[in-house]
Amino acid sequence: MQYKDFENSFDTMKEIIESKKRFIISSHINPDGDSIGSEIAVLNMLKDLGKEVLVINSSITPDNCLFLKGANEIIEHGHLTSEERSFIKKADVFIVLDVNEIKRIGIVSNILENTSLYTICIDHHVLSHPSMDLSIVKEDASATGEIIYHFMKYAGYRITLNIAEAIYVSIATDTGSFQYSNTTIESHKIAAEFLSMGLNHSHIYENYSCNQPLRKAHLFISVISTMQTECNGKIIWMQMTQDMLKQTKAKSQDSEGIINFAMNIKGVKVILFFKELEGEKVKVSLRSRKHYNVRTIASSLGGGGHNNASGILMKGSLEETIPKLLTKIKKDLKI
Ligand SMILES: [Mn+2]
Repeated sequence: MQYKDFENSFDTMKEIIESKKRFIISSHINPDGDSIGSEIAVLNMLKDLGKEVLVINSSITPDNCLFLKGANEIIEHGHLTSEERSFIKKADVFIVLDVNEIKRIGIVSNILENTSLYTICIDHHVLSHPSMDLSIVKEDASATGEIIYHFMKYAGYRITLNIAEAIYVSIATDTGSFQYSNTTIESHKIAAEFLSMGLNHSHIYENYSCNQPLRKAHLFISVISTMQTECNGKIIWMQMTQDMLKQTKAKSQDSEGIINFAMNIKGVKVILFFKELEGEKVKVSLRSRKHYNVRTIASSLGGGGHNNASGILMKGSLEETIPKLLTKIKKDLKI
């Protein structure tokens, strides 16, 4: 199998799962379908094995993931009860999914300060700081959910329909519904297996994709209207201000999908989406066509991700960061 090199890690993970009792699961800030889907898959897997589990994120769960069985159990860090806080103190294992840098999990990383938790990370981003006790990182996996699928198969754990739905959302999210270049025979095979189990893909599509709040459309209009092209349309960039979020009453995660819309424009090679944060900071999402590696640029500026989908957190205003990054992109990618 493609996961041959992972047998030792999978054995260790299985051993830890079977010998420990209390687990905490988390993922990155502003979670997406892969992070939430992976969390729900692992949550259900552990609960089916009789374990005690808390899923804690720094950010709220996106509305379109709430239909997944177990999503209502995900806790926002700011809303922890005293009972949950005492669970954290007694917990044995901390699993982070779809992220390999502790700082990307936000405020939840506080949990790691005072405990002797065994830490596990399962991810498909390029590993930059291996700081976990066990890191299972497979860069060419289409989604974190795909690695979880293979682990469960290897461990002999039952993939229930609830788990299959969560993993399906993971893979469908990160492959852009089986369209991006990271889509593989493997991702289709997993989907096919789930369909044969009775997974209703159109039910998932209706709940996950056709369930967007109206405010998202309003935000979409505001952001798309800032779209600018450079280098004969090879570079497209756009921005989202704090004002736009206030005016449309949207949340920052409502901007998900805008960049994919821009990616469909003919001739575009690189997309930059600048999102103004509070406190003179800008989050930049980068997307690119196959032969344009944006991860190297993102890494050189303290960010990371995949070759064709990366992110950077930059200090400064939109006015400062936009020209700075555009100049670097043109120079480094020779566009
Ligand atoms: Mn992912």
